[in-house]
Amino acid sequence: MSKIDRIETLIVDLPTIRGHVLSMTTMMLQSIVLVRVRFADGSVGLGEGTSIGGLSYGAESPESIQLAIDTYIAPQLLGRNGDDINGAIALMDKMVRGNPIAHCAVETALWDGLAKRLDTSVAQLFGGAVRDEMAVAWTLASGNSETDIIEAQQMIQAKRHNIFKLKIGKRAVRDDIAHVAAIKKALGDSASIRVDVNQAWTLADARWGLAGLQDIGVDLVEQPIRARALKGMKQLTDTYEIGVMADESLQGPEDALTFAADRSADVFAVKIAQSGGLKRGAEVIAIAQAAGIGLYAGTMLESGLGTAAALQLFSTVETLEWGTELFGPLLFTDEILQNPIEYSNFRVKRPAGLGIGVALDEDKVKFYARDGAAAAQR
Ligand code: MUC
Ligand code: MG
Repeated sequence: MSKIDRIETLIVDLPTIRGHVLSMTTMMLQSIVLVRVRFADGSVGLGEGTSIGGLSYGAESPESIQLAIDTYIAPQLLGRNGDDINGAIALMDKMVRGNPIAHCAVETALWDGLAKRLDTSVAQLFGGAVRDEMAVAWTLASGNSETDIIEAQQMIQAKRHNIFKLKIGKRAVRDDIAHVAAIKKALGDSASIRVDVNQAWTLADARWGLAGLQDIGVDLVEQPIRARALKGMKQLTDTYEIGVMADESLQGPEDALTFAADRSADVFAVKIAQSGGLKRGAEVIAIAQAAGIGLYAGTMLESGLGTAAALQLFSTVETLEWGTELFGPLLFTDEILQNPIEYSNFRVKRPAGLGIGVALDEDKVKFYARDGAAAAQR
């Protein structure tokens, strides 16, 4: 047993390598909330809570994640037995409704601390890794077809990625289809092409869109319509051959159960942050597996820290039919880990160390902290 002594949070703003154009916003910067849980025996657990584009992707912002942890979660957990993660999860669920990303950040730090104290990995705490490398997609989202094609060709050449997710939904459906067709034509069969609409289409748009995407030979369409449009998602899943993947619709096991019961998606994009932590993520995964729904490891474009946590969990999943998009750290101009996540041969490796397997580069963290030198230079 080791008591939880302190819970510290810090917002770090990392510049992206290029504008990342999504249907709802263009990201030039990613803001991540770092969590450090300090235990009485001197052990420390790390966690990350990250969303996308302020409040344009979902209901939590970096600032709200930090506030939920500092003001509402930390006071509940201080002084408790750090080994009792199930107890901490139950208490967070009771005392802090919603806020899955804040829950995830703290829970990750608890798993990291516990695994380190037990001299093992977080994957081991989830039953052990069945694989140490996973296929990893890249997102093409420069906003320009030609730039995207060059970027994809470079990725294939470098053997970094041959699965591409195209961000669409900002332009008219017809224009988006032309954009996807140009990329598919240029890459041919050397790559798997998928698209993410981030909820931008109406059901009528989606009918045109899915028919067009299917004709082009796109493998998967992610969250074509609003997150809560369960019936529409089911209709699209039932009507078209192209795989329909739920992302924003899945805010934890209860949504997963609703979607599985109605078979309103073919594939679940499982995100540890959106699920409310690794444990709830594992429950979403279990529901998908029981229902015969395909699995894909999604990202909130976390830094290496949150990415490592996700890799620990997804390395334990029996079948990951659609691979992962755990490329977050590659989207940023700089690295905040001492030991960056490794990408090679179209795959990403689960970090091998104790806990989630990573350590922070404290100078970089200080530099990119919201009140740090990088912000002063902007
Ligand atoms: C999303 O909606 O899936 C994941 C990859 C990416 O480029 O954006 C995210 C968010
Ligand atoms: Mg998505």
